[in-house]
Amino acid sequence: MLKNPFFILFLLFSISSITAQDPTNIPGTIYSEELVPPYTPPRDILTTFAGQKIKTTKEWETIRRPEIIKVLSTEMYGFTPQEKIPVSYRLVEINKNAFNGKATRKQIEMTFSNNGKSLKVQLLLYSPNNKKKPAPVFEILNFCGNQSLDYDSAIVISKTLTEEFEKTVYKKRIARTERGADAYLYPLEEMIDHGIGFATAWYGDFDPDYYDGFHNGIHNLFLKDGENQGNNDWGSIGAWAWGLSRIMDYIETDKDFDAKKVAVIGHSRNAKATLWASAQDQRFAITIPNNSGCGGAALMKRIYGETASSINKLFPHWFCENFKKYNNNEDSLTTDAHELVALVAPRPLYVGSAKYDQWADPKGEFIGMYEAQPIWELYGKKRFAYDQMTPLGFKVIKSQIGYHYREGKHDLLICDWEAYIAFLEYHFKM
Ligand code: GTR
Repeated sequence: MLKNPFFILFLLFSISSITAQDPTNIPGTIYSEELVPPYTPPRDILTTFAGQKIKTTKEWETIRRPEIIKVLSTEMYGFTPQEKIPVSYRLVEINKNAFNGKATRKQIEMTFSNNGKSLKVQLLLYSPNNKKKPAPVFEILNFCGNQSLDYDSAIVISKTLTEEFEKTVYKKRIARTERGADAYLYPLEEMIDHGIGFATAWYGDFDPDYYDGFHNGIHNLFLKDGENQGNNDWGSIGAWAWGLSRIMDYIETDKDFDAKKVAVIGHSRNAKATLWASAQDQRFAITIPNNSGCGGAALMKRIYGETASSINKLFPHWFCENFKKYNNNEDSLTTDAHELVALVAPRPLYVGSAKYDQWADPKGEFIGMYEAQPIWELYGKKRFAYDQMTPLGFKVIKSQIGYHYREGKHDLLICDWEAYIAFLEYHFKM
């Protein structure tokens, strides 16, 4: 298909329209509660698709949880391949003197191979030097490459980033690929001072963020004859979630980190991947979706801000083909955000929302979390202490479900990280 000139023209057209458009200005987008049309309320989380009432954690784990994963796989994210593929880890760099000797920085090149093909992913890790036992860790996929988090010229720049960045993201993000350009958004030294480690990779290493018919990135390694395209083949969010689990596999081999204390965190599209990763992989101890929006914690049936149709139009590669059935037809969705969020239970979850992030529907993110709570209760965990979105800037930290709705725009800011650090300290009893 890639040899077909029309297909290539179509690709170039889709890429340029993605980079040129501000998605939040799509005409007809609903940004006011009064305009939210009546919608079918979320299905009770404790009732199966066939109408059976779930009464025990065993029933949740054996009946309801697996059926939700199946429906989310079929209808939204596509099925994640279950096959374990070979991986090797190469230590590219170790610097025991990071942050004036407070931390050790490691760079690991992960090489995945399958069906005669291979894919390389660059991992960047920091662990506190002053520790008596393996450190808890924040694990995150970054947007602009590992080199954007640290000024040091020793940081490896991913090959795919230099080759593909121009065409894969909004133009404004290109400036952020400079060395250290995003460093101000990641309080790495503060994490180290709190005894917390950090592990990251560029999300595009696992799957480039543009539509190419689900052939590039990690998808390619699972294609035997070069073809795919079942309606429930996994999209990019599935690939990024898969990547998060593979980073966890590495962490399990590294004695500097405590693999039982990994907090998986993500912002925006990577927050959607974070939720989907944690839903499928219960090794993640804490899950933190920051501004996750549509396809994340926000209830899609509200069609407030970004909708299934807008997300599928702008990012036709994020979800599986089946998800396109719900374009302008959200009320017929078989599943919704609360079912995704509930898969994190009973583990600690922190939902972060922002006022000027109406595109992500902060109220919808709250409802997605709120409607999922009965699963935490089933495990004997306390409900979230409030029945409504908490006041702006108020942070709920000492709770199984953490939450804040803050001033400001769509971003993962230092004030968000401060709340997340406190959440880890509380849950990991640090
Ligand atoms: C937006 C997209 C959102 C969100 C965001 C991001 O354009 O519509 O779903 O994921 O990008 O990742 O920053």
